[in-house]
Amino acid sequence: MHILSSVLTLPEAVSTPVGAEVYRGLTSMPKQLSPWLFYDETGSRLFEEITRLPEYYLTRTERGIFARYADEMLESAGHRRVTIIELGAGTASKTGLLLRAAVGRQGAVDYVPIDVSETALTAAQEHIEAGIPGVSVAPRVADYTKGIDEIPTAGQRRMVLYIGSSIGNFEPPDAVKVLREVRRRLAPGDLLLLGVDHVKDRRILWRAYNDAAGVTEAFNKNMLVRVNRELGAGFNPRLFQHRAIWNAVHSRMEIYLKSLIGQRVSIPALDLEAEFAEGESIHTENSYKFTAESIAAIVERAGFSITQSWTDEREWFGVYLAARL
Ligand code: AVI
Repeated sequence: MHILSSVLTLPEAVSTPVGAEVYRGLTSMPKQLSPWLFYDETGSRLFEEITRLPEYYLTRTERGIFARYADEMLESAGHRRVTIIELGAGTASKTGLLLRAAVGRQGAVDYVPIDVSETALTAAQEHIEAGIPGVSVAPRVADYTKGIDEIPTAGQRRMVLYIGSSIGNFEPPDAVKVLREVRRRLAPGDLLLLGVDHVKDRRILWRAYNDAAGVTEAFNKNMLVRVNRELGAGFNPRLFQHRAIWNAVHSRMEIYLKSLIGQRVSIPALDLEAEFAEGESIHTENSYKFTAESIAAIVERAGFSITQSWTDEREWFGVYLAARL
């Protein structure tokens, strides 16, 4: 009876996506908040800024791989025409290289970018339609895997792009689940083009997540700013320190917000007081780094088979083409 009455009196905000996540994360031990909370408007802008940082080699390196091998990637897709679908497309800044190659090969191409941000998709559509004649853009505002449903392909082969090492922000079992969801919506022979960050010298990894200009720090702390704005919380971001460390056992960068002092933060919309001991952290993100073997294991467990892969000269990043079995 007591439990029932306390469930019934939980504040309304607990049942919103942000409220539920913050309630779950800050009442867990250790404390954690999911990385999707990074991406409000400011967070998305800060992430775009991160992709241009000198230390953040990922985006630049992947773009270089597309610049060099886009034709080959499409050639490997075989003789049938492809419809290109991009998961979490954002502003689709790297995809143009592949779309140009597709237009060159098959004359015209249908491109379906899927993202939760309508603003990003509108920007993507505008710059692609203006810059690459022959591409028909049909954006979908959706959570990625769900957006694949009912995409008419008129007998064309689907090539699903999942690039930018986004798969690396999932725990490996969840990464398999996401790819299985993608697979469920595809036909045998459809393709997945997956871009992932490789394991490398820990100093290079460390710098990519601890940039000198402090943009990654601002990106991480913006999560607290968002919780303040959306739930009326009283976080002082200056009383938290950005920490990004390499975990060699799990092959991942781990990102935290560490409390510099013992403090109590109230989150009125959730009727919650979060207590922090000095030095206690909120875990905000994992960014997994892969080898050719570790990514093949994930892709295969999801029911795909890797047919070809491309990398840069330093082998820092990999693009893997896989066929749906
Ligand atoms: C979006 N994702 C692939 C980025 C990464 O590198 O894991 C997010 C990020 N976090 C800190 N910097 C960039």
